[in-house]
Amino acid sequence: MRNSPILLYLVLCGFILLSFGCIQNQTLPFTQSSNSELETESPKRYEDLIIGFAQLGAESEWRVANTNSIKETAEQLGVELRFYDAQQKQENQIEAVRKLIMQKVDVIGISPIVETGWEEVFQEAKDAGIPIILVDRRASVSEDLYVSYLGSDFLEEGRNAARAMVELTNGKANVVELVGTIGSAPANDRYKGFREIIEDYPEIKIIDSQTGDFTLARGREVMAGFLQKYGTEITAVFAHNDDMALGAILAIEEYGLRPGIDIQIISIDAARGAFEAMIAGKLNATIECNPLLGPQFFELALKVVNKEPYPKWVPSIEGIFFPESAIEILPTRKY
Ligand code: GZL
Repeated sequence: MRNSPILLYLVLCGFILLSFGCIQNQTLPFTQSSNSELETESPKRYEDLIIGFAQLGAESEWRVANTNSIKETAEQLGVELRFYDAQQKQENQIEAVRKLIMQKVDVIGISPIVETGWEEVFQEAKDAGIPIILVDRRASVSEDLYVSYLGSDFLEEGRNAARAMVELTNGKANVVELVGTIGSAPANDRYKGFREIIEDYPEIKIIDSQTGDFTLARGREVMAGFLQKYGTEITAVFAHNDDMALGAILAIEEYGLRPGIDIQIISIDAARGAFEAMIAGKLNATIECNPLLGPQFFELALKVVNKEPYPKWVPSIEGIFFPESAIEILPTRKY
């Protein structure tokens, strides 16, 4: 038995199996370690994202274009978008953010209707580990409560409107101002930026200023009130957005004066309606404020989710448009 070939064969097989197992084991721990220790989570793609957006409303041509840009881009990229329209009420926007937190979305985008009143709900999002991206409008909260702001320099838009006013009126005008939504970042900064420039032109006087809440209807009502009060003393209008400017145009015509001629009008947004009004000779300049933020928003959101570097502010690139170029530019406009 001692030297039987069968025994020898069994010992040899056992040795081979044992050494193979070791090799296996040799590679296994390495494989496991390559799976466990060295494996890094693969970056998320757009189609992996669930993104929430708390939109403030649908008050203007600009806002509709902004919403369309966000929805269309999500569709194109295959992002799952959870979208809420707050109908211009802050309490609805706050409720929308809370719903998105409950849904554990990857990122929350929001265009805060006004600058204040966001600390509590933004802190709730932070505590839930959900990053917030401010889109279009800023919120006056500490910078640790949002990861980035994507939007315009509203101060510069106000300065550009004043520069156009100086150029069009040769530095002499009695201006009535149609202010945007009270407390909103664009209204606050356009108001300030406009005054920064005209303070050097003492013959440009702001004889009245009142909110039209960024809507055509309210702009028309407020302008009609200004005309009842000041009549032909008014020589120019500064409207914080095109919708209120278009409302002012209607009020000026109803009063019996010629918008763009008897009363010069300067507004902000550079929406399609403004180009059409400039072509009709009823509007004298519009300052661009780009609403097409969808592509930049989702690009930023993906970077945030994948912990790639991104800036605290992504500014929009914007220009100033006058009637002389309106006809050739209108066909190129996307909003
Ligand atoms: C500006 C945006 C403003 C537009 C208005 O970025 O928030 O709100 O100027 C819109 O037309 O209603």
